Amino acid sequence: MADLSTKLRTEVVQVTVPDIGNFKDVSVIEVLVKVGDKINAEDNLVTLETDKAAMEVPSPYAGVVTEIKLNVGDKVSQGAVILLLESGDAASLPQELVAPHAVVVAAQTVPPVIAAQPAAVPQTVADVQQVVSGGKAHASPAIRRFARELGVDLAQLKGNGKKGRVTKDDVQNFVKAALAQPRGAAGGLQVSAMPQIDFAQFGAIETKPLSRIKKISGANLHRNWVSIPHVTQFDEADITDMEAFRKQLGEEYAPQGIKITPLAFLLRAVMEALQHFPDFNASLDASGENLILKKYIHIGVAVDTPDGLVVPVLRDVDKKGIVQLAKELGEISARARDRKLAAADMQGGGFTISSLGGIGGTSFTPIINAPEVAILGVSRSCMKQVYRDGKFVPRLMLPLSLSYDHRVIDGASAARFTVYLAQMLADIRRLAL
Ligand code: CAO
Repeated sequence: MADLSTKLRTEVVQVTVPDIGNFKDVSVIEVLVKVGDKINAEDNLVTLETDKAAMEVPSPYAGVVTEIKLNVGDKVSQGAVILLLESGDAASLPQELVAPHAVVVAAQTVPPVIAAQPAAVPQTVADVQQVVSGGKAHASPAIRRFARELGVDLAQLKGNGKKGRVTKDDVQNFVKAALAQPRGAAGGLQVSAMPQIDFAQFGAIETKPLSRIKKISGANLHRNWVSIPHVTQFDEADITDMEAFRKQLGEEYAPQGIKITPLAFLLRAVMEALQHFPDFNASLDASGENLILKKYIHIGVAVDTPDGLVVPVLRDVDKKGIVQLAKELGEISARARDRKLAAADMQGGGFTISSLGGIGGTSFTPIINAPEVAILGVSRSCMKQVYRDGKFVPRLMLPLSLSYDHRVIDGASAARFTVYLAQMLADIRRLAL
């Protein structure tokens, strides 16, 4: 006869989405189990994906799946019920959770690695297409990321792993097969491999892993650099008067803790330029044959953080004054440096400003933050002798570097844009119009 003290008790447990950081309304891209499946603790139940990271949610307990409560495509947040599990060993549950009815258990907390979202990794049409088609394949987040980095569409692969899941070998074999195709047939970029060099042969070395933000943003910067025909237009704006006014405003608002930097004026001036040249606040559609013009003005600002570059977005810039923009800029860059940005803070930008003015330099060639079509680089202002009305006068000049997607924007439009922007900055009364 079975010893009652060791006899298994069964209990229906509701497994819910655990703490997933600041993410809300995250997409369910895979349901990895089905009703009747016998699962072990730690087995993955579903895959959730934000716009930039995927995460598998493991089960806290072993048991048999009795009901699945969500579907692929659903949007979920912490606490949403994933499934009901008949736990074969309720004795292993914390006692307060064992009740005659279903009890609620949050699935294992998802590793924090997914919580940090890089901002300089905008979602592109290509990303969306890959996620959509790749969404049909079964693959872990790491494999999805690996495939995405290599530009492999998972839907084209046959998975040879457990339950038909796509493995790293599958992705690698697919890439090898693609590389073995006759060169140039696909019209893709053909580059020779980087040489593998053992640097230790030349002296002492140390290997330092790239931060997660750098790894992801690096892949996207690389993609944007090679896939968008960039041209950079340089110009200078006379900000002598603007700077005098900025200093005056700065003194007025310092007691309130608001720092008025040149960037707040730039946001306002760029907003005016975007209203005047709507093609700069646009994205190509998936076919590459239409331009999607954005009627809202949300501007991303590149922020340098110890972990790498992130691009929080200031929303509805057209509805805000310079002081309000300065305040929001201070707040959002502080949140970026404290790693407190949510994914939503970094989405929806139509144009980006990258300012290195606080550091130095005379000009640079910023990489477009796709799917945007232009980005403004700003370098440090300096006093210059400007020839005006027959004589040289000292003026404070601000260097502007506008990189643009030449498929969408012509050189003449880019030059008009920077000239217009420089006029706005030179005569700040225009910003008030
Ligand atoms: N010329 C001269 N001085 C400038 C300037 C410019 N263009 N821009 C800013 N400054 C001054 C500010 O007035 C401030 O001076 P004080 O401390 O004397 O008041 C100082 O430089 C520092 O400014 P800041 O950097 O704190 O503020 P900001 O609003 O100019 O910039 C932010 C904020 C978040 C954009 C910036 O801190 C940052 O992270 N920049 C780096 C962005 C980056 O890495 N871009 C490269 C991306 S690669 O494409």
